[in-house]
Amino acid sequence: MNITDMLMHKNAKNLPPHEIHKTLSEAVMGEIAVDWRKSAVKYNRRAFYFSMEFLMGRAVYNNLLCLGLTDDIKKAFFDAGEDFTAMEDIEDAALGNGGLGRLAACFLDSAAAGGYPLDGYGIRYKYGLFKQSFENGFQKEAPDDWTRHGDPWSVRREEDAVLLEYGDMKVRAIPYDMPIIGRKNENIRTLRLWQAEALRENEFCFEAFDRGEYLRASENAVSAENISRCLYPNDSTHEGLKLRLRQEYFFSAASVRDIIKKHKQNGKTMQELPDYVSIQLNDTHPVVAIPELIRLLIDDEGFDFSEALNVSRKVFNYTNHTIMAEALEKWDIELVREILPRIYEVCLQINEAFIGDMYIRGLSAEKINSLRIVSRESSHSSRTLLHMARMAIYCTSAVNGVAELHTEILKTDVLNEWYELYPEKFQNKTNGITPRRWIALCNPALSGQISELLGDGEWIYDLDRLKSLKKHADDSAVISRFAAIKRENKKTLADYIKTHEGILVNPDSIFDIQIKRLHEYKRQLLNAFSILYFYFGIKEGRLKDFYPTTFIFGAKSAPAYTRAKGIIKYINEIAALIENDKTVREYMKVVFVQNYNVSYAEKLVVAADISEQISTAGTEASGTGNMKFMLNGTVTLGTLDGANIEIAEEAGAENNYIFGAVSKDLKEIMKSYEPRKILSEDPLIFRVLHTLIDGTVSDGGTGLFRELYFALTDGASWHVPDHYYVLGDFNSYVKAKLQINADYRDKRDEFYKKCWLNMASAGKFSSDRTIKDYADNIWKL
Ligand code: 26Q
Repeated sequence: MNITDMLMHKNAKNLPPHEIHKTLSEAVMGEIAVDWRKSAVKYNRRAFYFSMEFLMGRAVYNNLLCLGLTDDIKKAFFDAGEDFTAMEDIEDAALGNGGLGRLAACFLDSAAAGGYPLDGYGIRYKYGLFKQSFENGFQKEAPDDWTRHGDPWSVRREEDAVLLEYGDMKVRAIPYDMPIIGRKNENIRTLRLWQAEALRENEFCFEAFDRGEYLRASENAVSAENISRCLYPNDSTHEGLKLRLRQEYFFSAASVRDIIKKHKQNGKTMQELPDYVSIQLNDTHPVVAIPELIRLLIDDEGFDFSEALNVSRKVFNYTNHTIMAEALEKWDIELVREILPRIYEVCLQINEAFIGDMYIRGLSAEKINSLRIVSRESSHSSRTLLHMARMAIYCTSAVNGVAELHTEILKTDVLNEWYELYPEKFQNKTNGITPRRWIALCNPALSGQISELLGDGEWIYDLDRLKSLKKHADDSAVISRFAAIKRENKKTLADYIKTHEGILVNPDSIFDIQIKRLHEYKRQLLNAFSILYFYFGIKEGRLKDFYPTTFIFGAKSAPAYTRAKGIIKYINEIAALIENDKTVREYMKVVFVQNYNVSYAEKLVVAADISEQISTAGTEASGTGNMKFMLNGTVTLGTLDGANIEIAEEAGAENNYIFGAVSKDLKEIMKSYEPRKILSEDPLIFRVLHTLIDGTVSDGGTGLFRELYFALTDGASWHVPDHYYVLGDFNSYVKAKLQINADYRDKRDEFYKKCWLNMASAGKFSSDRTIKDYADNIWKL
């Protein structure tokens, strides 16, 4: 291709990275244009992934990789005297919070690679997830203006703009399309992201301007554009805010209309919609698409309500990603009535239809009341709530969890009553990750070794082929090369950390890494406590021969999640405490990297010796970071939670480090759990926990640490002390961690063998497998 010429022509040397990036991506967009256009019309039956979040990361290197252009372009850069790695300055598209958004991105990649007609619909936020820095150990947020230097991977499609009406305003939804290139094939999928803009006639009010009310003159435009201004940085608590509901309706309604428009352009009737279209709802965030479709069928197409409901049920499917009660979306019905008056009416009709069905089944009035889709908040509340998950289950064909344990918990616990009503709807779809980004791109050296052993690079599209690498686990030449690659990746990460955090880390120490959103249930605090335990042990001579370890954290906290922010500060204080201690610091180091994101993850998952997956059993729906580490040859230090269970099953529990209470026991355990008893009986745990209140570390007078302490001992807002069983699992966690430390120190070959076997067992966790399962058993593509 002529990108070489272009780089030469532009005299690239004088251009900043984003200009080179622009030139390069425009050239690539030109190359793929024909295939992309063809892909849009090629298929009959199609599926759509509706998601509030797509955590895409950086597009450029991935697109070159999938098109097989990396080597050519690298050479072109080299010939032009230009630095290929300079594009690492290009911003991630961080239009998501964490697991749920990254899963959506992996799914699109797998669909494109596997030749499936799946496209994504979402929101083109002006500001993605905030940028994080630490000031004095506290998290500080800054806006993420990710398109500041342009967005060359998107195409604005003015011709497909949609007009949307709220009870109190009208807005235009303008689509921007991003190509999704999974491999060098003809199947280029599309991620269509909607941007909110004012109607042209509302852009500016000259009457107000003439009155001298200059701000008011553009007020309407501002409130329209606010809808897609910013990603909500929460990933667990539902707050019921008006703007969030507007966002949910904004992209759901625009997408439904877009699908109907294309369907009609193909000359099909609305009765036939379920024959051609399947829509996957990524959690309840886009569930308002259901009443919107029903509304359109009734108001514009002359359907009666029950016909419309039937069409909806065949079109939509719902994925649940969380079991935590505070994340479940329940909207105040008065808010729905105010901003979406017609949707409100449809929701009431759905509720009535459901109640009618339940009476036909012979359920008691009391039971029906407890299940209503629209129901009173409680007997002593005047609020009435719209339960989005209930609506989702009632109005779809398939409901799925994201790992075996998670689906089991949905069926037997969280959604048990609904499972009993509709057992045929429930399925499991264990999550996956795309091997393109999560090994081929981020770990070229290991990918090269694998390709040599397997004869070619086709395993990237057929990850089960890794299985046949198990036979090399005892081949010392293979394992030492594998170890050398990991050592090199650790060195590269160490250099990066030096540049970006100003911290020196030793690549010959054990890299023990926990990277994920900051949450109490993910138990970064358990990790922190274990570090203090080792610190005191080394300092006081109890712990001998501790193999030097670098404990690395990466995590963003929701800006309003005070306790999570306290945990960040605490870990940063522990880092400083150790760094200031000459006797201990040669044995351990703590690094909390700033602004953990997809691009940082790519550098971290390839350089880990230990993957920390330590959520309280039964709380992490699946986890997908666990899979990224495994695929890159890392042992898991984990609880039997989410997909960890399946990881241990695939790789063998003996090749991982499993600890802690199991999910089925915890309900019983928590009934009589008294963390203060543990404190009184175990002086070492006492010592560690008391650092929160004894002045060992300081929270700068904020009271954050004291609050953490009382949450564990007496129970603060949860009314249950240590709700996530941190102290209960502490000893078995420390034991497992010391076991790894000793294994690494004394049985290095065995340790690397475990790592290798994890990589060779990771085939199941390709999102190619997950997508095939959705395509075969839900979308029926
Ligand atoms: C809801 C209402 C209002 C504002 C925000 C939200 C919100 C936003 C994001 C609620 C939840 C999320 C994200 C949840 C999430 O990322 N869940 C993770 O999904 C992964 C993919 O299935 C799993 O692997 C993780 O276990 C799960 O925590």
